[in-house]
Amino acid sequence: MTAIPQERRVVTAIPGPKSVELQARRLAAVAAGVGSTLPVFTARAGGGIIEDVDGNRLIDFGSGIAVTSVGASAEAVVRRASAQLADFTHTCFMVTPYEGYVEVCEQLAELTPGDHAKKSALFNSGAEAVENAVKIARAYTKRTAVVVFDHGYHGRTNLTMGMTAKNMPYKQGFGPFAPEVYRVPVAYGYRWPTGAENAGAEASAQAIDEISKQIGADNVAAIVIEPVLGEGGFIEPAKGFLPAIAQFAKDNGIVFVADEIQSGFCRTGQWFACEDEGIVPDLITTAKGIAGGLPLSAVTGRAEIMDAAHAGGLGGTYGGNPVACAGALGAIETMRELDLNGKAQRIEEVMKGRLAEMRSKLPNGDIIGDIRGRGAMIAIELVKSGTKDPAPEAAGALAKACHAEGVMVLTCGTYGNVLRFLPPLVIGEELLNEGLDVIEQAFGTL
Ligand code: PLZ
Repeated sequence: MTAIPQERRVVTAIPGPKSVELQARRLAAVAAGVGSTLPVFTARAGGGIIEDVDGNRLIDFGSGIAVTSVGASAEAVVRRASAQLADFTHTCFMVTPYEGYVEVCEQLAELTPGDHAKKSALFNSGAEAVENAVKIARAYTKRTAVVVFDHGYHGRTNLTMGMTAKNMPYKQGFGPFAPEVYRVPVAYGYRWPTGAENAGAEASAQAIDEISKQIGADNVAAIVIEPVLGEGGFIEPAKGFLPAIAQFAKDNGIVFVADEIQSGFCRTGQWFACEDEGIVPDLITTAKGIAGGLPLSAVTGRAEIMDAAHAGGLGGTYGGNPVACAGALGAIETMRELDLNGKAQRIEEVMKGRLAEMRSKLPNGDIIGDIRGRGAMIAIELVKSGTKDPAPEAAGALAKACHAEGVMVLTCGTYGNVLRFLPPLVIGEELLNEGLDVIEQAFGTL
């Protein structure tokens, strides 16, 4: 495998002619409901670069939606997964088990917060992990209600669609949704009516009041929250919010589930984002960054909760596939060896510095309403000049201008007005700065 040169290179229009040809085939063969941010077909990817079939090299500020934190062809992931592929591709852990699965669960017990006894179960996708966390919490508490939050995202399966806040594009026309899912407020500092400084205390009080009065705490099996909300707009709940909710869960025998599918595995500069306020969740769901791009997810948590589901009650044909487990062990090894938490912290420092400078020096810099996020999970919320009115068209136009210049960026947010940056944690600092230069120039095209 030859390493991909870590440099941006634009040699055709983006998308180029070969991508355009492939896109025509794709439109004829692939269901219209499956979208793509940018119809540029990938030839190879690694480090901070995605190389397309026309020979363009894009700076990757997306990591395939926060997945390839170690890069898309990390040496240890490729080595371990290739070796496993040659040994055996599958037996089904429920038929004859293998060591890799056990080793991933051991690593999860070591890396996740808290020094209590922990166990894990492995699955394929993030949504599947969330579904199983709910199953386990219901089995343990013998209760049914599930509490989720405004702006939350948990997946596209029936239960997780119901748990996801945003209608378009995730839910529209796909109901009816699973019952016993209740949504309460979250401390969205930037948009909290009485100001960010009050958001933690007020939002947690409101959420607890709604749970107590509208559902009844005794009926709640699980409270599920992303410690940094991802698809909803990279919202860090204002300080004090998560501890208050976690304490309320503890006081009422409710299983507190941290959905760290997007924020986990060094993404925010800590192994898990909930560590920031010292939260020890009862259960934690992981996926995305866990296996360097191979499909794997997990539910990890207190042994007595994890063991509440009866023998044979959890599983699935492919859950904890041996190749994916080998990839995860390679990804975790890379995170430790390269200190990817440290790298993520440095990315935050560079990005927030540059973005703050853009906000103050660019003629239209005041459309950057908020700069937020942690580690390599950073975003800007775009608004109409002089207001807090969401400006989704500005986010879309900026993304488009970046794409044309060979920088992959993504949008998100309930109002579609957030431009988010999720570079692989292994990206070089020069490339990081070049990507930021392109973002800065993109403001000139608005
Ligand atoms: N929980 C916190 O971020 C996936 C979704 C992209 P799956 N986020 C990316 C899209 O448009 O489908 C996600 C997440 C959090 C759960 C999930 C679901 O993970 O692996 O996509 O099922």
